[in-house]
Amino acid sequence: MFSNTEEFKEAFLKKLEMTCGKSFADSTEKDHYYTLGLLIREYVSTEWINTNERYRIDQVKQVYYLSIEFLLGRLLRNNLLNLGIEQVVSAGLQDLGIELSSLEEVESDAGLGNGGLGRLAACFLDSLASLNLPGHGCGIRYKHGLFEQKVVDGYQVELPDQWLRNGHVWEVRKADLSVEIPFWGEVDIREENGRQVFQHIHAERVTAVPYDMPVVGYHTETINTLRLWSAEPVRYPTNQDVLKYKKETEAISEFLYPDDTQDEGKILRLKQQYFLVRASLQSIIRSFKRQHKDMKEFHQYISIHINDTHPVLAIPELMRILIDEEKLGWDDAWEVTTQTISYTNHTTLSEALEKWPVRIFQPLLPRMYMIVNEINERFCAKLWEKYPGKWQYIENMAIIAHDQVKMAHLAIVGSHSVNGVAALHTEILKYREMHSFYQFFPKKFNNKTNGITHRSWLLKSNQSLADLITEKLGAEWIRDPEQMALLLKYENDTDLLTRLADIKHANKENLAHRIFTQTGIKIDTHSIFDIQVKRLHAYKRQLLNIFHVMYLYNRIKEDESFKMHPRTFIFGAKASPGYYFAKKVIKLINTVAKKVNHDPKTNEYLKVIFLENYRVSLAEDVFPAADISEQISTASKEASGTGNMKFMMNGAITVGTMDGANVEIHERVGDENIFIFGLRSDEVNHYYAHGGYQATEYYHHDHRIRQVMDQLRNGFFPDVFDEFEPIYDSLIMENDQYFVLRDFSSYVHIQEKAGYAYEKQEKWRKMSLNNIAKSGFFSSDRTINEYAQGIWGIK
Ligand code: 26V
Repeated sequence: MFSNTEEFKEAFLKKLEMTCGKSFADSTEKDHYYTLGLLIREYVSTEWINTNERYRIDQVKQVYYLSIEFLLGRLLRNNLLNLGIEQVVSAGLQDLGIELSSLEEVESDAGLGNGGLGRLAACFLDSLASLNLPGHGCGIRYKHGLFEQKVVDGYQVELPDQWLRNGHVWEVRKADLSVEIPFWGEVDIREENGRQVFQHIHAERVTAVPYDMPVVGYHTETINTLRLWSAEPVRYPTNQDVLKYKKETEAISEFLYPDDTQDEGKILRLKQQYFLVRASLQSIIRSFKRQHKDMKEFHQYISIHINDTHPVLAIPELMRILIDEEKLGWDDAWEVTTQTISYTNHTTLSEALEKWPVRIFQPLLPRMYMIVNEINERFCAKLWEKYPGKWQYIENMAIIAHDQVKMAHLAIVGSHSVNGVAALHTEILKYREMHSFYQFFPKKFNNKTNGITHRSWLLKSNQSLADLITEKLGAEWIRDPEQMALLLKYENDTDLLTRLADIKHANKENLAHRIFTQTGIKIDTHSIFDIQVKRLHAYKRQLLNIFHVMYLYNRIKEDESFKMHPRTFIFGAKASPGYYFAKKVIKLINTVAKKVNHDPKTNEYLKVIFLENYRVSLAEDVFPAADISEQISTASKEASGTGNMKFMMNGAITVGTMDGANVEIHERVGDENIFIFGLRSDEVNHYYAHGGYQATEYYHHDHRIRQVMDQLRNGFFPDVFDEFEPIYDSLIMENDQYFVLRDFSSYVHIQEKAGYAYEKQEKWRKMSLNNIAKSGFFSSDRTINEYAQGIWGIK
């Protein structure tokens, strides 16, 4: 199919007539997009069926990646690229007067995730399929993904995301594979033939309907599945108030949680988690049973991975199925369950570790609670054997304590593998945050440093750079990205370095154009593009970045002799709707932007841009255009980061702390190709453990800091009188938990160094080349191979 443009055009026009019921002359861009999408989905459907057949016949072990988030972005060009038909399709469309790039714009981002964790899941699916590995995703088909962000008068305003407004061409609804999910009610316990029988009665039922999406591998025949569940009422509800029931039911897959900083809706969040787990396990077991009989062998054919603790109910749910439905004894069920499940931890921030009050958990999921309770009792008994009399120690490790269910503890106890997402993060888990668990289960803990798919983040989003690499190295690096290291032999090749710089410049032009169309602000594409894009969190320290901008502004205004290379500071960040402090920082960035961008004295040197509604499709224009990558979290706080890898792969130089995967970037590129500053993780830890940090000292002793901080509240920004008091208070009254003031001086210094380095263009280009060349390690193909071999045992 589509071996040439003529064939494609014929198929396209025919499909258009059939699906849209219009002639080509009457059709719209939306019709074209929809037609093309359908055509491709049908094109892959045979291979999709074949892949599943192959897995079934060969009885291969399969992995299911359970995740409450999948941040896919747009799929059209990804699919074309992976199928290898991008050229044919693009040329065929062009003959018809249609630009492929315009059709791409019709597609809404599938934004079913908050940030790093959800995007990682999307990259992993791409790698699994591209490496011909049998691995599928299971998630929730939220009607509304992450909110759309508007900036109004400098403030973030959230609008519901409407990604399904025009349907979603990549999904197939499979109503016949629906399953029912029970909530509330009671557990009836009876004796039958000397065995206890548990039955969940008087439950409120919800239907989970699967929507399947093909996950196309790059130039392979493998097409895996992403199955997303949607909540619908059961066919014959017995409830009195059917309307209320319908509303409550549909609420389960209505919204993606922009994290749960707010208390309300906790029940809904737990409902979502069980909904995902119960529906996914039922469909996994159904397909397992079609080929195998003995549930005791389940873990030899199936691996279930839980992405953070959100799907951790997979552990008690698998126990329930094995015991209540398959009639296994506890010990056998436990062996199968722990051998099946593996868990990734994505954060050490205690406020982000999930805990559920028993008063919510028990009534909503009565049978789950009984099983978790039993797991806890047995675990505590084992602890008691090893640590007799150490009550406090055991209590701290218990799964249920003080009326709370600790999901991370359940995940560690009920799985055979616990991994962190970067070397430093895993060490922190082992020796600090989860030390007692590490001592008890030393073999479970391992590291899998995150990665990103180089297909989306280089081949797709920076085609000209990818083409240049292919021209120099041949195409083999695409299959084996660590071969990019061969680029190093061109380190002194001025022709190549110039071409690299030209590509960067063109990408900067592209982003500048996009910014101009959206904001009317013109930016100098010869200025340094200094970019920080990620969720807004205190620990990520966007505040440090904007303080640096304020400092530079003051410096230029006051010191005639001060010279710097012009810089454009670009921010993109969404704040969780309930996160007060984060929203203040967004307002501050926008307020500084307004001041700086309108001041004729500084205007030439400084520009500040806040990109509205940062999301995957926008990110694809951002990473290729960056000169400097801001990775400035307080050391020990960022588990890994993955934006840092995307910047690196596109030739930006990191200004960063020794945190998360920055440590491994530094290890690969060496001191001379990265700008490292600030406290190290052990120093931060030392402060937390022993005190000794006094933020006010930095305020009093560093006039640059004092000036910037005073400007928050002395009328420097007109019309925003006490707006920034909470920021000021967080630094002074709360003693600057994230060491913004402590690291300020070191940050200013390294930024100055980076600015000078940029002016030595030849040297800078070499640094950039080095970063690209060494980025192959951070391909998610490497990460997935490590999971496949070290944890899942799939081939
Ligand atoms: C969630 C919350 C929610 C409550 C308020 C504070 C807070 C802080 C952090 C989080 C993040 C939860 C999990 C997560 O998304 N972790 C991210 O996972 C990425 C993929 O492994 C990793 O690169 C990021 O460093 C990590 O933050």
